[in-house]
Amino acid sequence: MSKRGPSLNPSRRQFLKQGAMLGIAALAREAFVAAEDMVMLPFENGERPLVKYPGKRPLIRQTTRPPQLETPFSVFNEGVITQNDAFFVRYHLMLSPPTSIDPETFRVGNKGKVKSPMEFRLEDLKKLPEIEVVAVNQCSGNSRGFSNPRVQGGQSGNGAMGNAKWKGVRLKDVLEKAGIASDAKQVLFNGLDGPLLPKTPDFIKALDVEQAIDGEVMLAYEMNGEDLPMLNGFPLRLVVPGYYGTYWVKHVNEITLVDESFNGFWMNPAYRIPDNGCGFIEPGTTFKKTIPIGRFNVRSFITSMSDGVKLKQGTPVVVKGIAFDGGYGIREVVLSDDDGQTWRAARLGQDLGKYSFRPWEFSFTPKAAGSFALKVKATNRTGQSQPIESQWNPSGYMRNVIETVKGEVVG
Ligand SMILES: Nc1nc2c(c(=O)[nH]1)N[C@H]1C(S)=C(S)[C@@H](COP(=O)(O)O)O[C@H]1N2
Ligand SMILES: [Mo]
Repeated sequence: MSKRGPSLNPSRRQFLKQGAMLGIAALAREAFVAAEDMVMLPFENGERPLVKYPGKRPLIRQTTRPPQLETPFSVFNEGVITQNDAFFVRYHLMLSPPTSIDPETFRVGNKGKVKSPMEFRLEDLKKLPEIEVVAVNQCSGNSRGFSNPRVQGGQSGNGAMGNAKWKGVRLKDVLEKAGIASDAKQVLFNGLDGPLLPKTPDFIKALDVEQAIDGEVMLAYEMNGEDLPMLNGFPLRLVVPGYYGTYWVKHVNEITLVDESFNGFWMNPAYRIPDNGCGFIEPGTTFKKTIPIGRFNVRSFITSMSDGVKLKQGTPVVVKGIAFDGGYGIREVVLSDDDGQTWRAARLGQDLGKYSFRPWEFSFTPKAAGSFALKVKATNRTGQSQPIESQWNPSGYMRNVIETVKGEVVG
């Protein structure tokens, strides 16, 4: 654990707000000097620059202000853990991220409906019992660019997700230090980033107290054995295993217990889905009741080959990939090369826990020359699976259609 952390600016006396403003300028400057290789995401207007940000390898830039960076999909074939320098980045507000945060002066405060409000320095937190979990962080809008009909919002490919080993302390322990008042209903989380204009609502997320004290929700200070990267929430972030990334508040410094259901902009109307059991609707129809987005649905991907791959007729190949869900665990992964008529099981690999990517392998021998299409489908331990036709909602959230890789078999 380095003392200073991955500060972009060595000056210790910097004010955070100022740091944040400089951050934007520094990041923008960095983006200009980098050679801009382009990548093509497989949908209309899918051209994006590959840009190197501090602490990151070149990633697919979705937007500059605020920074939204997507992981090139080939990274997911490098291993079941997504490396810190390849992990995607998502921000909503312009004063983000701070360029320098001094971990020695950083504090996280517990207030509101608690018996005695408290402030913790990082070193105070590190004295609490340490926990670790391997968990996928996935943006609600991962794969939004494939929505048909198209919808507004960041047009992501499939790389707004990643799997890491998080280390930190139970949120429960931190809340119990301050003592949860009996009428506390929700816990709100705010981070060091903020809006540029006073009219823009600050990024504040809420969890019900019950969930906040389930012993799994975590205040994490390490990712894959290192301090959190600055762009992934240094020095402290919330980790909500199995839940969409929107709850994983970065640079979290303010925890407030309230006796109501919080209705701030980022809980309502943002990040909500139709309250109909699945979260999807027929395009063109409307819905009345919404609920906050919650757990991931089931997804699976082939990672060892992509569209356009050429295979040799009669020669077996080992196809590799990943599957994950919202925390029940993957029971089965199956593949089909006949458009879903018949399926054969893949061999599941190392189990790093029910919140992790589950690797799998499948031996495939292409028989006939010509074009081929290989589909992959996962099922979790509660029987939830993936639809053969893509489903839709107006925010482009929760896409989990059965994925297909198309290529050619040559004789
Ligand atoms: N402070 C802060 N935390 C945040 C956000 C943000 O804008 N500000 N965005 C959230 C969203 S929508 C996602 S998907 C995840 C992305 O985490 P990452 O940037 O570490 O990949 O961060 C979440 N935490
Ligand atoms: Mo997100």
